[in-house]
Amino acid sequence: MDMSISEVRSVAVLTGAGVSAESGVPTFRGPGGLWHNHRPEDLATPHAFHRDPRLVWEWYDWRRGLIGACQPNAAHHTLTAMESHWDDFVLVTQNVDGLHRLAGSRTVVELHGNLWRMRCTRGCHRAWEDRSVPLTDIPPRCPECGALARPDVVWFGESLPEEALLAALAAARRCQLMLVVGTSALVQPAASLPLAALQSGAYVVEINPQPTPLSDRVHEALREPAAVALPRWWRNWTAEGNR
Ligand code: BV8
Repeated sequence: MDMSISEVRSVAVLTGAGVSAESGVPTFRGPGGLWHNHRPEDLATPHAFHRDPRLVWEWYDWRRGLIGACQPNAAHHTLTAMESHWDDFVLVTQNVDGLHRLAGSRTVVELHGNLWRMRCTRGCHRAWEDRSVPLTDIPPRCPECGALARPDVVWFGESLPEEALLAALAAARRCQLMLVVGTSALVQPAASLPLAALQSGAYVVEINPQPTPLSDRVHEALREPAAVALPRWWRNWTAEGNR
């Protein structure tokens, strides 16, 4: 790394489904991503929900059941440990599984929402946390107005929450170091965040057993599972930092 560790004042991290793979959460494009032969991209859309809200909720109920039984892994925990090392540390995730928060991370930006939250589809715009597994009612309804509830996530074709997107972009542009962990870097606008960091001169490290469209742009690519590579990378970093 041509930048000395002491020069790093702000750090940004972008994670995808791969960071939760070793916790047992199926990735989107990996084995187990399909549900009853439905591709996630086909179910995670306003159109699919409009057409068959029960089917989409059954899919989310299945995922909640799976994820509810999962615990954060060493990669999640390492990111929590890193958080207190810098005043400016932002953890941007595409994951809706809530495992970063469960691991104790506080500066988490959930770009695509969280499947443990629901919101009303009608005017009252209420959003609430619901961790019931399995869901008591399918489809769930708004406790306020009785209207259909939806998962508080971002579906394909929907805009991201502006506040989250602006916070993620700002973090990418001001960081000196960005870690990109467990993402295929195919879904926009999340996949553009590492490019924003590169354009701002940041040192970018990719952790992914497989190459991605980002791989020939980053400074360092660790081709290993996150729960192996990240703790070791962090140990080396802190060892070097204390030298
Ligand atoms: C939008 C929430 C504006 C829901 C999700 C054509 C070109 C460019 C863009 C588009 C286009 N057509 C459409 C678009 C836009 C679209 C998009 O990017 N589509 C892609 C598929 C081309 N984007 C959108 O629709 C976004 N909104 O653009 O709004 C707009 C508005 C109106 C009209 C037009 C535009 C909204 C995107 C968000 C969708 N919601 N999730 C839910 O989860 O239920 S996206 C969802 O899929 C995830 O959140 C995540 O973002 C994505 C999956 O990607 P990854 O997390 O990277 O997972 P994946 O399985 O792909 O890869 C896993 C990786 O981990 C692999 O590389 C693997 O090697 C690695 N791995 C495996 N094991 C490990 C590991 N790594 C480390 N350790 C391991 N152990």
